[in-house]
Amino acid sequence: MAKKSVKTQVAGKPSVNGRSARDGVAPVGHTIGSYLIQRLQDHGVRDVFGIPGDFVLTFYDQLQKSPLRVIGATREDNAGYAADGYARVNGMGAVCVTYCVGGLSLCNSIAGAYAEKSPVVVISGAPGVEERRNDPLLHHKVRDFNTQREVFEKITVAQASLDDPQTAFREIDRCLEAAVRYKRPVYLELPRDRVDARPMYPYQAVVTPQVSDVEALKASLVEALERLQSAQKPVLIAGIEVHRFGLQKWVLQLAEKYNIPMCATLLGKSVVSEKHPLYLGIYEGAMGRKEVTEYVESSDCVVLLGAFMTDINLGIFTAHLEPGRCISATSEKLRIGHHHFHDVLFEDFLIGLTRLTMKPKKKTPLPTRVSSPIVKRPASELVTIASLFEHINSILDDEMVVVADVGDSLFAASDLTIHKQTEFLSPAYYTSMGFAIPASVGVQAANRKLRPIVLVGDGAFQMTCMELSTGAKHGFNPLVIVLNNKGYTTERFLLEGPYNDIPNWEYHRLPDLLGAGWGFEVHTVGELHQSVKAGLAKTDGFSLLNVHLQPDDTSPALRRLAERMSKQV
Ligand SMILES: Cc1ncc(C[n+]2csc(CCOP(=O)(O)OP(=O)(O)O)c2C)c(N)n1
Ligand SMILES: [Mg+2]
Repeated sequence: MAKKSVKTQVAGKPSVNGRSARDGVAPVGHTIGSYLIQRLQDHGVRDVFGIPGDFVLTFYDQLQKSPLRVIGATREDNAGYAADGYARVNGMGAVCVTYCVGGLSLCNSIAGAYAEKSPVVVISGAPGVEERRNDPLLHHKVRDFNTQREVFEKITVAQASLDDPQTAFREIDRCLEAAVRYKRPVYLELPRDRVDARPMYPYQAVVTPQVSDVEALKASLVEALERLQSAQKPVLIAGIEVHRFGLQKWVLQLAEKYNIPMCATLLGKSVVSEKHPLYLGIYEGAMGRKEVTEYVESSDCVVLLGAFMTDINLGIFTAHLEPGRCISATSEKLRIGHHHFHDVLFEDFLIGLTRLTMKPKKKTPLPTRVSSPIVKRPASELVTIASLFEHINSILDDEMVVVADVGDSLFAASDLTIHKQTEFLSPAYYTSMGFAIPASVGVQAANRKLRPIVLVGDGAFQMTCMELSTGAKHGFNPLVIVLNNKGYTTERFLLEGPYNDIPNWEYHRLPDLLGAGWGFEVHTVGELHQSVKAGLAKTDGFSLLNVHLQPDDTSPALRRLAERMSKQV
């Protein structure tokens, strides 16, 4: 973790996501509520997801009157997923709920945002400070008035109760800074009688930017240069933090300037364009493509950038990366071989690497990339995972973002070619089912021009599909593909049992219930092609394809993963 020390000026260093939210000053006259709204906007937040309740109504009223758009959800956990999807596209997201009944429902989605480094600001209303005297049994209270905040201490990187106008303003800044710095959720609890409270003295934000230790940064770059210079076959592995910190262009510069091939992790899929000539594919140990695994594992200098080595990223620990041959930089630590460097910011190190004086590497033969074969299939053939993903691959364009849920939606999607950066979203580490539909609402709220292609299993769909209603209300137009394999196919491969069967809903009829969108039932390849075409042509609402698949039909990636995991069940 970087300490505050002598400022390291890295010329041309970007303000993350093009914003400079660090220099906030509270104009005299702000209340706690209005200051929070102001600071959210300073950090680039334009929308807040959530559901109101009496403990947060005063603040909701302020929100409604502010430039922020309030997007109501059907459930709080979905509002959390939406804010998470929003944060992944926008740089920061926010969710606002009522006390305990709302807040505690958010736990799972915020835990996922924590695990996968997505900066979501959780705002919860709370009983007024004056109402708490004599510990009354107010509705929504669980154990004592601190219970919810204590729960959130475990799943957010900073927390504050905004109960004292003398500290609340500073606390708001501290927590928002922490969200920016660590790319993790933060928790702000606002008692309802403090929303309109003002400080006794005008508050001036004091922001201390994090900077690298100059000497440590220099020493790390000298050592990295030595390793890179002597390496015959270096390779980069770009992870999710490259996206979170908005550093994609520096990874590309690094690769292009020194002619170093690059891979991504599954969680970081699409952080670099998958069409780039130096892009090899996803590195995920034995779970990934053999040629990519061999290339990376025979490299004499693997540079891991913002990559978290989770079990799924590492192909359930089948990766063979010897630390002595790796340079690994994240926002949390920097390790070069067996040397650890402290107080070096991830972005300073990465940008520093692009400024080294080093000759480009000689071209080495790169593994050929698999381009999906164009297979001509008869229109009457039943759709399979293979033909479904072949077709999805053929329709992807630059304005689309693939949002993949857990299950084969994720594993089969790992082989899709994503054209641009960051256009693939998935809970690939925390793997909580039900992420995709609400997250796609967040994606389009953040950027209406992106068109989500939502890949979701029938099981995951049954968990959170009602959030389509929220998207419909705002005129969002995702193309939702339900992989209807009549149950929990991923789990079937681990252990078969009746608990893996789920009811076969008529998913394509959901538009009738919601009074919005278009539904298509798909059995054959011909129907698939027609429905995708028709669905994409409907631009003013969602389209939903109920794609019938056999319960035992899976992608090769899922089969490999399930085989591996079933040994541990
Ligand atoms: C919230 C949640 N509950 C349970 C699980 C365990 N789980 C992992 S995959 C899976 C089945 C997913 O089924 P479906 O969405 O239909 O996708 P499929 O495996 O059929 O492709 C389950 C239950 C989970 N990951 N997340
Ligand atoms: Mg299923």
